[in-house]
Amino acid sequence: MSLDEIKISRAILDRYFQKLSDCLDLDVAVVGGGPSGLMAALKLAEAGYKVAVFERKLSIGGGMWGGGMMFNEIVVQEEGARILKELGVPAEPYDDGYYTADAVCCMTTLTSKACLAGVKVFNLISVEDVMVRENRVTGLVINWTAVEMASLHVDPLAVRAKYVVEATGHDCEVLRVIERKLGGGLFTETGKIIGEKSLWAEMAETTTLENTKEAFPGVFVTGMAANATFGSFRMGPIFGGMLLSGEKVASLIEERLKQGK
Ligand code: 48H
Ligand code: FE2
Repeated sequence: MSLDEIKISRAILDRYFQKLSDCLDLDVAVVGGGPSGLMAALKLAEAGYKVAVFERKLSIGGGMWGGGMMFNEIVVQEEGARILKELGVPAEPYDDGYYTADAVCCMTTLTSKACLAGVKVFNLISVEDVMVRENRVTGLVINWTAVEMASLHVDPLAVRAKYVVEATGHDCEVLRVIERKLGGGLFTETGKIIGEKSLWAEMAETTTLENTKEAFPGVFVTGMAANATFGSFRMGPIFGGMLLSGEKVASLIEERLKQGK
């Protein structure tokens, strides 16, 4: 068989557009491929739902790749170690209740598990807006990151989803666009994004889970975005809360989907 460059090109185009077209109508659309978003996507795909992750960057993984200050190890507590164990990532006991894990091993394993469970990951795509019907988010508005970076005036495409997971990290971009366009209406005290507070690892890890919930009809917030939305602390390079938050958001959405809501 001789290699035909055109066939190679056609294979890529055919398969990609098949994949994207199949994901235009989803059970759950996850925005952001960091630890919390990928964990949520993995759990929902394992439960049999149709899930896609949209990630702005070339590589997924968000802030986990770099560990703390580019030292690529992460720290988790007991419950986080439980998740790592389930994923098959070695978590080494460090001291009373502290465990460490290789950040790259963690992220590659999580990514691989998610893909093998059926999650479709679309990197290089940014979510620039949402669709809203009767005060409920019903989908995403997506565009190439390259379009965003070059500030080109190119109109986007749309993806329908029964639920959206806001997993964009510190900037909570999905909820920010809702806040801006609807002038509020979020399930926070003020109806707006409260904003992230300074570093307090213990408080932040606890509140991440409390703040993992629906933040606007149809949009569940997870990970760092949950604390930023509801006005809690940052935690530094401890990642158990991110994984646990992803797990929790998946189970909250699963409950809703089971009720057919
Ligand atoms: C598509 C987007 C968009 C968009 C952003 O930042 P992340 O790693 O988020 P989490 O919440 O899973 O994890 C947070 C963690 O990494 C962290 O920063 C911690 C624990 N910080 C503590 C501290 O004290 O600083 O991932 C978010 C992902 C990134 O990959 C972005 O590129 C992506 O979302 N993203 N993708 N469309 N509009 N906005
Ligand atoms: Fe961070």
